[in-house]
Amino acid sequence: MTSRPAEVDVLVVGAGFAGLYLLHQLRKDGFDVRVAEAAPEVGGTWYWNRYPGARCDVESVDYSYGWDEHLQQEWNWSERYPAQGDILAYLKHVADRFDLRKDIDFDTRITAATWDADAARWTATAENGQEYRAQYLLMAVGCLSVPKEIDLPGIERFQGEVLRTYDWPADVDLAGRKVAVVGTGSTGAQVVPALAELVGDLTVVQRTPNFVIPTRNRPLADGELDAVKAEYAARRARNRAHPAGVFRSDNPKLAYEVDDQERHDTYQERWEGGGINFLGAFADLMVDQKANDSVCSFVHEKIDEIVADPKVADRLKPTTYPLGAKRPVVATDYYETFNKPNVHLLDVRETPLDTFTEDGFSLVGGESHEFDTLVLATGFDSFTGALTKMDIRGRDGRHLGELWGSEGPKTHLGLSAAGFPNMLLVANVGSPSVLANMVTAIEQHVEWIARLLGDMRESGRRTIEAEVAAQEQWVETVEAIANTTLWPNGDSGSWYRGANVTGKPQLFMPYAAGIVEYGKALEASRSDDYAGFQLA
Ligand code: N01
Repeated sequence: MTSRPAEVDVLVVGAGFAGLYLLHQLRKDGFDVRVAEAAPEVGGTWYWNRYPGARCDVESVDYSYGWDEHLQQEWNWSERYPAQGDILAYLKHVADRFDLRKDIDFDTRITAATWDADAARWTATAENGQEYRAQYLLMAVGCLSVPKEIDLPGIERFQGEVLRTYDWPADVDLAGRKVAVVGTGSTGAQVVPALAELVGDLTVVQRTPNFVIPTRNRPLADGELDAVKAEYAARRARNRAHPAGVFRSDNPKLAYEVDDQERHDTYQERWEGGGINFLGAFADLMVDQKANDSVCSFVHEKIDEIVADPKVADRLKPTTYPLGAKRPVVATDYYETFNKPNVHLLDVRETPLDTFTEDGFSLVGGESHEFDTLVLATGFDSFTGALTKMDIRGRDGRHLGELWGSEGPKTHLGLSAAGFPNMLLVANVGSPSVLANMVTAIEQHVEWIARLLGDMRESGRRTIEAEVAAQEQWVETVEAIANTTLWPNGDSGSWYRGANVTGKPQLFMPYAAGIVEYGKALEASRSDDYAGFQLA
């Protein structure tokens, strides 16, 4: 590593979808950009999460960049939904095709950053000793990149192998093993069916059941990709015009505007079609409890149809929160997997875990379970985890981790936090991010940030920072929008509001009105000389 700090205009942290596009765009705009990436490869979340069964639940042709016509014409997706390896291959291709690697420092995990007010620059330090001095610090760190701390009683006693889904080893032979999986979120619901095929015996440890919608993945049919490519620009425009950042054929009808038969048929048709489209079955599913109850009953009915043992079926039915309040899960053969003789469901809400032992765990009441491999799919310290983990010190020594740890993550427009000049967040807390197709949300942010940096350069201004009043107002707006929906309802323990991490201040973190309304707020600020931000 160099002994002198690298002096750049822009330091980007992270080389996933956001970091790669930032690098490409800002370099094209004439900025001197460097990306620091903790991994030895590009890809971000798609580099780390390589557990068996990992796949995206946004369709391949939409979960990809729309900013280069040649790129979207030349890349060939093979399946309706992309597997982790396909997305990683795509991002590696992007890095090579646009010659991005020469400006990325791999194996370089940024651990600290300090604002130097006199020089109006950040100094950032990496674990490997590399230092950077940059005017702008762009945090392209992902919303789900730091795993939640393990909070399982007595886990340190367990002597078997512990595998974590977020950094799955490249080669691990699971044939014949006795495995327990903890976690039944999106990750758990993907890894469980895949593991059931690989291991000898599988125990699924469930605390809160999820609504699991079938993916219906399949190879793309002959001519299907060509048809998409023939009208790709229009498709991307349609995606950008939809609040979810991906076009969904949403039914404009309300659930109880139609009779019982039509309601059931609508759910059935969307269940058969698979994927997140299921949520577009009626317009009021996320705002009306009765409507939501009807879709919950439909999924319960499906669980009863699929799962042979009625007791297991009952345990798999979520009853304590509306469908959608926790991130809906899309997976293949999840419920079917519980009909396999080598798969067992353990409900630790019914009978809590007492403690882990050397070779398994025991439950309250004394029942013990033995296994040689433990798989943790226990989720993430969402949104803020990657940021608060770093030692970030802004103006007058303000410490981001301490500030957000006490009052929660406050930003204006999800872009900037008061007291942290020139540090901008990309598709994270306070913006649509995870409630939209992440790639579309990232593109929206990158393009706005690129214009901002261009405007700053042109007007000779050196710093931008959220105004406190605007930030308070934005946090209230984000919360108020969430409160018009069913998202905050029920006992969802959702990572959307930080409820899955003990002691984390709870705020609804993503902006729930979608990317179109959000885009209007971005444009309104820009056209009013960046209202809500202090520029100097
Ligand atoms: O994490 P999660 P995830 N004892 O937090 C359980 C995206 N993603 O990695 O609900 C027992 O959702 C916890 O139980 P509970 C997607 O946005 C997308 O699965 O807290 N159980 C829960 O079941 C997703 O939402 C894709 O009661 C414990 C699970 O662990 C997000 O990533 C694929 C426990 C954690 O679920 C996160 O999903 C994968 C404990 N001590 C991920 N601690 C696709 O695109 C935690 N749990 C398809």
